[in-house]
Amino acid sequence: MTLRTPRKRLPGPALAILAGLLGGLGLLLLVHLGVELGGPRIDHSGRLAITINGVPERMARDVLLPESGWALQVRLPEDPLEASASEDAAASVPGAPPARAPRKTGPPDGLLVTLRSERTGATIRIEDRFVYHDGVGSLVIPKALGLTPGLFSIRAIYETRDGRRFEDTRRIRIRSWLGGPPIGTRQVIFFDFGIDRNGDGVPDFLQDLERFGLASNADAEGRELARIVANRIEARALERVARAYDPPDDPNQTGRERDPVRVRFRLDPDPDPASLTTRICVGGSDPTGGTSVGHVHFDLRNQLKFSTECGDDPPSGLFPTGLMTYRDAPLFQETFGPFMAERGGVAIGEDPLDPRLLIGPERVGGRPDIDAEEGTRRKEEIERAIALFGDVLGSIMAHEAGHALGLVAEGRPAVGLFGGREREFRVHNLDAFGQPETTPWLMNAGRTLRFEELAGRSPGGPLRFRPLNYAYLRDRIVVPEGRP
Ligand SMILES: [Ca+2]
Ligand SMILES: [Ca+2]
Ligand SMILES: [Zn+2]
Repeated sequence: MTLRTPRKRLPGPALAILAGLLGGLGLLLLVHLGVELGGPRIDHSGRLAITINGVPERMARDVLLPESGWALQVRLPEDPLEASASEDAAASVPGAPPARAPRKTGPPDGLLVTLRSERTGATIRIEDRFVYHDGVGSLVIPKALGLTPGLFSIRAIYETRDGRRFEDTRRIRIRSWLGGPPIGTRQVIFFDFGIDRNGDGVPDFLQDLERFGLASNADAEGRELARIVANRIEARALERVARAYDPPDDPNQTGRERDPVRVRFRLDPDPDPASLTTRICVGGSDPTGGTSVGHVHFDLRNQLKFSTECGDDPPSGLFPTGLMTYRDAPLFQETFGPFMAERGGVAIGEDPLDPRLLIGPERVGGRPDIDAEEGTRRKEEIERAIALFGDVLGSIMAHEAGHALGLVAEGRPAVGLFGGREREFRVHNLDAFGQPETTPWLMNAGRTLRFEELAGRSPGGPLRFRPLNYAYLRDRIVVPEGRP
């Protein structure tokens, strides 16, 4: 979160000199000075800060907000949960479990948030329930508030128990959607792992797995094991995608269990005929012979509710073989080395231990001669490779689905979402200064993301959407047609 810079104040002596120079006006200034010295001192240092949609102020400055569904946060100079928790603890029975954050609570004593229409001067006092999380109160502005398009100012004042006052103000612009919000509720992304671009009757994805030593399609048993490995990787990848789009990764921490805006991700076609399905094929290598791991058409404002990303010319879809680009990464080598022939490994399905490890001893028959230690090690290596491949692929699926939904609209708000226009930065995250992001976010240019980051094994954990992108995915930001 970007903190506000302190508002500049003239120091006392300068004011006094100015007062002397201005003569008659001096009285007015001295009165002002008197208020400054004697009245309640209001802290504008940024310790109380308003944030919209969790977006840093520099990025949020020109965004347009819809009439409903944007998130307002107020960071308080003290954590109201801690303050009230210690009071609760004092008042409660000794030994009772402490209250756990986040929890719902109304505005704490002393917080006053008002919204003022610049056009009509009408002021609304916001008294809805904030949800607190790490000292930040969040609230999704309800549609019932009845905000109409126009300019508003938000003012938050907080007075602590010992009488200190903090204040922050922000201006926001409300716009209506033209043609409805881009994401809404019926959008489905169907990841089709059945594609067979080379027409040999075997899903290309199973053949991709062979490249990494994760499958052997040599015989019927090998293909059965390959199917098991593929199913597990697909499930893991889908979980990873859902996580990136789901509330636990919402930087706004609104505390909502269900959000009305929801994209559903599936591994099979959605039987609901009312669904709007974008089909993205996963499997095979870049048809142009390049090293791309995926190409899904950028769909500004998600105007295409139905589309198919499975073509050869122009190439579209996900090409897992492209992950070979990372073959020199230590994590890649550690994980897939035990299975890749070129590294002295044995592919899954070629080690006599594998059927028992993947299908289970019940079906394959007990093999008391199997060395327990060797079996355990192989099992761990297989589990690790499935998890890692699933997570890396899932990150790429989440990224490409982001393109299909309109991320990252080119240009700065209000027209775009700080998406770049050139080279690999086209429709990928740039910061408010037009520079590549230093934080590894999900919609950064793929080339700038390291293998460890795609795998979620770097210190930052699994890649996330940056707050501005996430707000867009929740229909909490308006990207207008053309210039606003
Ligand atoms: Ca094939
Ligand atoms: Ca779309
Ligand atoms: Zn991309």
